[in-house]
Amino acid sequence: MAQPDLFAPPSPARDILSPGALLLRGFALDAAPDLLAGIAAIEAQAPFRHMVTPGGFTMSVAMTSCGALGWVTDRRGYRYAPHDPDTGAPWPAMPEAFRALAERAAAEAGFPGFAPDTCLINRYIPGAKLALHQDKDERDTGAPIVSVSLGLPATFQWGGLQRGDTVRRLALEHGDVLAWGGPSRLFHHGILALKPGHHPATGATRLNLTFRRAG
Ligand code: MD3
Ligand code: FE
Repeated sequence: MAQPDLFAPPSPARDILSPGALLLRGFALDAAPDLLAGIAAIEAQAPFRHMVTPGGFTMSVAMTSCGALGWVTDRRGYRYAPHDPDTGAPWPAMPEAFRALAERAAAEAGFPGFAPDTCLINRYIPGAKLALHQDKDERDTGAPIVSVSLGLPATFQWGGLQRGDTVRRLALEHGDVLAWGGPSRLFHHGILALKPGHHPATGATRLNLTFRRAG
């Protein structure tokens, strides 16, 4: 557009949340149909499942993965595995559209050459949530994490390195992308219980893609 849009929404298109953490509003909107088609193909091979934490709780978020590795949890602990424990098969390959989007988003955040070897796909229905946690099962925490939100909006919580650090809240919407690297890579974060609703792209669910270099 030739003129600045005076009626644009107030939320900025890009926002530095903390050093190394970048929010890119709507960055995945163009890719969303390809991403959703990719998820449909992946879940046909590696269905969403509710895994059990080491403490014995069944997660409210349903998960699957693609790429060389997939994130799994059971009574033995959290880890990355090259095979889907439910089928014994390798995880589905990471679609090129997934990889390319993650690489572009990481580059925008100052992390060129991001080469994720896993994409965790989280599916939320109303009431599903992810308690405040750190992502620290990856071998090299020097690589960033890129996350893509699709479908119903959610309230994202993020704090700092310490569990007791002040927690901030942020609404994440369809097409929003976050990149976390550098000093923010090990920040605590979570998702509050999803509110009921309907989204034209995903129906009554929220989907989140999380790209990581795990191996
Ligand atoms: C901040 N997923 O799968 S993505 C997860 O929306 C996870 O499903 C959430 O946290 C979701 O582990 C949040 C945003 C995110 C991802 C990784 C981070 C934020 C992060 C790593 C460090 C700091
Ligand atoms: Fe996480």
